[in-house]
Amino acid sequence: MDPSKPAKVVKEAAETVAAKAAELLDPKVPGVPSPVSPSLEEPTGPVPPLPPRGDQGAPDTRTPTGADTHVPATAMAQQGAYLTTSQGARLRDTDHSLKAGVRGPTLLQDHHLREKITHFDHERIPERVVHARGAGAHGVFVGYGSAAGVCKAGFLAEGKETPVFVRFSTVLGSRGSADTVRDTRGFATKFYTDEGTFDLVGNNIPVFFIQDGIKFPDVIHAGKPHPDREIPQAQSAHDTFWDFVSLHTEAQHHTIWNMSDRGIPRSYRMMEGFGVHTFRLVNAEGATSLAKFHWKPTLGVHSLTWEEAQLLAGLDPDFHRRDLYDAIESGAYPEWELGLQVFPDDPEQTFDGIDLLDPTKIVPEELAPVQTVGRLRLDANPTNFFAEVEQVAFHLGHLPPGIDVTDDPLLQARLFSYLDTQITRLGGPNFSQIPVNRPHAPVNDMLRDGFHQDAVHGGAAPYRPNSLDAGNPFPAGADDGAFVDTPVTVTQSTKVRGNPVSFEDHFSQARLFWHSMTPVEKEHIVRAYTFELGKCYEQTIKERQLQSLANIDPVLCQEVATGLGLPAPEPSVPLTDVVPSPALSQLGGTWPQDGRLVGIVVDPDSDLDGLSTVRQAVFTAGMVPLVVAPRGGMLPNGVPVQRTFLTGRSVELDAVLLAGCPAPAPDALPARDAKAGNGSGELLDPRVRLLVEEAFRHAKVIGAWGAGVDALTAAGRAPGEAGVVIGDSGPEVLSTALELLSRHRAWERFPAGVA
Ligand code: HDE
Repeated sequence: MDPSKPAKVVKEAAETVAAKAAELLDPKVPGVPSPVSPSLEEPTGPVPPLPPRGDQGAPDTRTPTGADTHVPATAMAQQGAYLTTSQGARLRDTDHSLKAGVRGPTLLQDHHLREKITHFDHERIPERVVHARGAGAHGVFVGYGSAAGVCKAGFLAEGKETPVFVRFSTVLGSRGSADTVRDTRGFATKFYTDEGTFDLVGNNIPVFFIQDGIKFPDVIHAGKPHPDREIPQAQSAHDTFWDFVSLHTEAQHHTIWNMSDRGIPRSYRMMEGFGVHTFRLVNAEGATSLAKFHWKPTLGVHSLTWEEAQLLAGLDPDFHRRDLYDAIESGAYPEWELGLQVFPDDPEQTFDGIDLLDPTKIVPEELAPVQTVGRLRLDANPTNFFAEVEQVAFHLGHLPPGIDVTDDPLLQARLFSYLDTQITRLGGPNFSQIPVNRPHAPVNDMLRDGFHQDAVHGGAAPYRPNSLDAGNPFPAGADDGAFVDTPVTVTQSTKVRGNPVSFEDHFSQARLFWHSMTPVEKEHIVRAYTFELGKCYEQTIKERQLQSLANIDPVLCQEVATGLGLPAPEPSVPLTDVVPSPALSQLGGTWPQDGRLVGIVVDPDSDLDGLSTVRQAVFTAGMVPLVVAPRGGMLPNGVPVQRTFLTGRSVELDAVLLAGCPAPAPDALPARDAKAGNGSGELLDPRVRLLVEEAFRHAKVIGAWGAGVDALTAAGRAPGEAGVVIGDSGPEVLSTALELLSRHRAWERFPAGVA
């Protein structure tokens, strides 16, 4: 072994630390692929595997039975300095197969070739049958202690910190589908509590399409692409979806949420989460309550516009996962408060006339306020997507003492499905031994053997009762922290395939939702229905859905019918009076701007004074500046360019600042960049003009100073328009822009015809 190697490694590590320290002084735009800057030449000497990047976390190093191994997470990654086989034998060559002569056939003897190809052939596992597309991150949950009166679960105790892993997802699309499609989003959280893992497997919409789990295959078969041509991917704008929801009208409440801006979130960080079902909580005295779980994002609930969502699906299909990872990398850690709506556990299981066992119903927050019980912060990206995000397995039956289920028939079916699905997806019954799924509580089960068994179980008697293992393991009593199923009384009844009468109301809460929207949100809903039904082939399906819309609200129905060129039917059910719930609207508040993307358009050939100050100020405000210039590389003042007029597009930005008025660049030609249109001969590069036009159309904040004001005017905008701000200097414009950005959009710019 070359004795100089260790010294070389130490030197390189020191250089990495120094580079990191320099980065702290000059914050970088997130997206760094590796902890070290690559050399131009191919590296020649062996070095140990690089450490993870600063933003990355990994599952705790636990044994399959939950014990802390106290080894660093990197011990689960590659070890040593040399390439090896899977058995650790060093390899000399991985580029050429072993052949009988350089032009001869490959030899069966080539065990390295066979190991490499065989493993590669089996790298994929089945994608999730639903929620296949997703992204995840590590974090920590801190309890407030405020839940103590209703729930004894230890992770809710005041100040208690519990590691978590969260996976966000879309429902319908395949694993490689676009992030910004109109769909429900999954919001699944694994709490590694000391008392056993708790999985809260929720969505960003508080109700579901169906009331009984037996209908799940039906709704998913309808929502997935048509079985013959397998189109369309990851969307509901097609005949089978609308065929099902217009016939199975209990889906109408969830569907109107999907058609609202909730169906196209701006970011995972800006979504609410809901447990959907009513759960049963148990306190230390054994008293029970019914409760619904809510996640409230610190950044508020915000959405894309439909045009942004569509453009992004092509321009950046990874928009939501990139946003999550970049925010964490840049230190803008996403946060949510966990909240509870609590109801008395009476035999009726209703609240204010609302059936708590019906997962198509909400309880408006104005009737039962959401009480916050803890805070979640996501602070580390995965180190390896497959190991962590793809292999994480959630299950509603992962419950700690203090949280129990109810008889909601959707919840009951889920208790079966989540365990069952992992057997195929993760290749056997031992998926809880995969690192990201390993509990942090001691595991002492009598489950044995099976594919991928990682535990080395001791003892002779994995059965009870036994005397050979001294009777171990012993069941615990409630005082020893056992999970005790709540002894709920089941009233004498008859076996039946049916629903309670209360489940028959399919429209009143969809109507409640519609009437809780502001005019601009109603406009978006009208457009979404008109778009989706407009994409259906069959007129009868459109007509049938119009009947459901008439039963929700005649104005909604009329507007959509007009767009479809069809008559609006009369309601076929009595329209109930509803009291709007303002909590359902996204508008009206102000929120932190952490992790927002601010584009700064510059003209490198003119005055760049103040650019560094503005860029730094954007970083200081917890946001990310993206410098947009005619060409890549470095500006004359040393500031790096992140987007060119060719690569940049307004949809990835939350605000646009114009720091110059760049003349059309040499590549501003339709042949080089279709975005350039016929803009030659203008004062302003036509791509910048488009950037401003789109930003304005999407009601984004636009700021300008100096020559940037000329660019603003050349793009057809004027100071004084809503959300358009000019000033004498960059910092001055930025501070006003920040205030405007805290409202998410300049909502006044969206005209609204539906009151
Ligand atoms: Fe799921 N669901 N679901 N679901 N679900 C799955 O489990 C299922 C339902 C939700 O990031 C699957 O491991 C049935 C409601 C999320 O890994 C599967 C029924 C809600 C995720 C499954 C429902 C959800 C899933 C697919 C009706 C919101 C992604 C892979 C009875 C409260 C979790 C997997 C992740 C995943 C079945 C209804 C949310 C097949 C049968 C209601 C967020 O088991």
